Amino acid sequence: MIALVRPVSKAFAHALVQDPTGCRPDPDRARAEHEAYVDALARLVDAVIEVPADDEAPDACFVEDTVVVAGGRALITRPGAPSRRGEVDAVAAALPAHLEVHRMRAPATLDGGDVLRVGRTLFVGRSGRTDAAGVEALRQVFGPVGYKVVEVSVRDALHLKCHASAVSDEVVLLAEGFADPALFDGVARVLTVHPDDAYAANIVAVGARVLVADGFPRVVDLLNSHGFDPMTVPVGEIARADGSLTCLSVLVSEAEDSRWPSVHP
Ligand code: CIR
Repeated sequence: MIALVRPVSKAFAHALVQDPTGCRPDPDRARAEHEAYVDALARLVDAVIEVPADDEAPDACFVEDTVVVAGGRALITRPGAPSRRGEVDAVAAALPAHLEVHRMRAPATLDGGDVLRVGRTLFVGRSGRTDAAGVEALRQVFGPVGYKVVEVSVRDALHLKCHASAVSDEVVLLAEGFADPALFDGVARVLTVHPDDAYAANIVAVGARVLVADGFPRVVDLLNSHGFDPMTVPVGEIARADGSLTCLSVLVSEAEDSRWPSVHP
């Protein structure tokens, strides 16, 4: 398994935020958190590949939104926020060579944060960022390689994965009240997170190891009690820009590609 990441932009203070009345996120604090995240992630994967920084793109570190990878294919997205559309080319250029790369065409929009892969199912949020044409593009690319695409309406959150994520191919973490757990019937067992801990329903997992946002001991206990091995990382400043753990990386299996030196050999 390899992970793609991208450094925090010098322009991070201008990242998109849902609550424009809040304080601006601080690039230096976010950079320190990002570095700790990359260090922790390096313990989960075989190699971490860094996409070159883009100091003109405030949201560039949220690399998850720019590409969806599954079944040996990559779909370069057309992000829902116009200000983020320039982020995709550098990510496309950094993808491992074994992937078959597809590009989403206008006017479709989709953010990777809306795509939750659980085994051979892609749950996709219809959110403020992802439209019907984006969902259809996802189906066109991943349907032929064996993925079922299931649309989920997302209200009260930026993305589907804000409050739901996959711990494994059989287990999903879901914030209580965010979506109907029955969605996952026949696909995965649902571990329910207390609504006060909804932010921490977004985790990054590889094998038994799980990265969890710092400050949510109930979620750590829940994961421990189901046999997982959680490790906490501080992401308070990242969260101020509406980011969470999955947003900061793209996981790609089949790590045999060796064109790229890892930042964590
Ligand atoms: C944005 O609004 O696009 C960024 N400030 C946050 C993106 C977070 N991405 C994600 O949850 N996948």
